Amino acid sequence: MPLGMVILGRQGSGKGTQAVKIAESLGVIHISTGDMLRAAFAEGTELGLEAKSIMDAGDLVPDTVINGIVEERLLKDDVKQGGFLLDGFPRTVGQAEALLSYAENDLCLALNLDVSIDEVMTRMLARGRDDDTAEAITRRLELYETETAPLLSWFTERGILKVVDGNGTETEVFGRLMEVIEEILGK
Ligand code: B4P
Repeated sequence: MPLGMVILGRQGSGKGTQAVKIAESLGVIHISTGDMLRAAFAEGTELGLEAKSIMDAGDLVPDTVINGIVEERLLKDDVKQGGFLLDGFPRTVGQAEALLSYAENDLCLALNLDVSIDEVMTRMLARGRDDDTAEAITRRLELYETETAPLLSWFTERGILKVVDGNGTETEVFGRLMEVIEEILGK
């Protein structure tokens, strides 16, 4: 059965950074909703142009839009064969429910990268992406608390949440994540 995992965490916690390394190490397909939205903007599609203003304001793209994009991606052959690591999805309970409706059998692990608000602020301001303005960051962190943090108990109830300390160097955090993954996979 293909392996299905999600990585959660505050914006700027390093989900994207670590997801690339994990996917490479395990040979699963890395699916970043943030990257998909930024690619859609770079291509000038209607979706991309709409998403850009939402992202710049620090808001969340509506569930109906993002759920459709993810479902379509999960149906591709590479994912069906290789498994997936979702990065930045789900971000709301509505997204998590949609995910279970199309990938329940494959989903075996939800990793939460735990980094303090002060640390993510520092990292995002240093990163300097278009949507890393002080106002947008504040809005994203507020939305994380109201929309995304409830997912932690949601995944705990399903017995698949593992919390990993996201402080320290990229290599240290990667080591901690792989230790948890290998334990779950029984390696
Ligand atoms: P994302 O692209 O998912 O970006 P992010 O959450 O801001 O960053 P991430 O946690 O991946 O951190 P990174 O590795 O870059 O989302 C962007 C926007 O897209 C959202 O705000 C939203 O509008 C929209 N969106 C995406 N998915 C959505 C969904 N499902 N529903 C609705 N809307 C959605 O790391 C951050 C920085 O820290 C980097 O500069 C990195 O180099 C640095 N860093 C990483 N690890 C470090 C370490 N250990 N030490 C020091 N620095 C580190």
